Amino acid sequence: MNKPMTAPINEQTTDFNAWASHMQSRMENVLEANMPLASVSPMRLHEAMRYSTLGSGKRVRALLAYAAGEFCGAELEKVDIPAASVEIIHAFSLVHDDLPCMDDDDLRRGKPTTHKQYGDAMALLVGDALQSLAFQLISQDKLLKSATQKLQMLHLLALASGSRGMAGGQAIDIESIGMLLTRTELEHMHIQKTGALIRAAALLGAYSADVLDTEKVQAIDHFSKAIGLAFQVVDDILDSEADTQTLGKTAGKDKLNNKSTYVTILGLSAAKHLASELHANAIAALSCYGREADLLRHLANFITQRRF
Ligand code: GRG
Repeated sequence: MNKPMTAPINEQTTDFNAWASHMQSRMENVLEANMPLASVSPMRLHEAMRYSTLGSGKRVRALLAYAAGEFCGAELEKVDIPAASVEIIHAFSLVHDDLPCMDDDDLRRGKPTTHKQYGDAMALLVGDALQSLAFQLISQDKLLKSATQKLQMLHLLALASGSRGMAGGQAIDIESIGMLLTRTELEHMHIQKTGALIRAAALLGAYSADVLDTEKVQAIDHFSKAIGLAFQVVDDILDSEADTQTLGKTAGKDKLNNKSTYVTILGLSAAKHLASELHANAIAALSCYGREADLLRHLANFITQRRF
């Protein structure tokens, strides 16, 4: 699949792009197969759940789970449901994040946000139902043989999305509107709001292996913390630099909503430098490993060099 690091850079990138595109399609199929049918009652809720989850999104969290799973020796099939569960929680967070009582946005993944398409009440229910579905899928996954393995995954996902994770980060975000946060406060918010789920995605991939190599799990932990924060710094940069059509969501939204970002606090050039520094930290976390960590290295590049 991936060529050794000695292969020409262009060839490695082509291989990674082919891998990423293959895994994105795979994730689409896994999500499609596990999402309730729109023909089953309650039909409108199911249709809205599918609308919010299927057909688009970069699937960065799933890619992280697959790459970490491969690094730790997990069979690909065993990563499918844990990776899908993170994508479903992520989709849930986007639906709620776009609601008028949160960021109040009209556009997501290049189409009208869920509440614009289905109304606020239905969007609220879509989020609730997606959250339950994510936990249900792991709990009933027949490929994960040990109950301990499932419990560890459920625990990780619950922590990452709860009040000390994504929901907590969002609470800090909402309460900080109009305030100029310090860099430390901003980092604390993003470790919870964005970083926790990205870390969970990578660790879920690692936990899909039948036998855990604790040193590799620790490397994944360090890698994912650094790349999770880098992801958010790049998100802030893109929000200030890219256009709405490229992003598939409203550009310049942070400024419009009067939010502190890495760009407003550090300036554009220092924010870009920070993204490179965090990328380097992520790569350094894998320094003990050779070819087996190449997918993770390429993913780190993908995350920091993305244009949307
Ligand atoms: C989910 C428990 C829970 C609570 C909801 C609304 C909310 C609390 C949290 C918001 C979390 C949030 C939306 C963080 C922003 C993360 C972020 C930068 C999202 C964009 O991710 P991409 O670029 O999106 O991976 P795609 O569309 O490619 O999947």
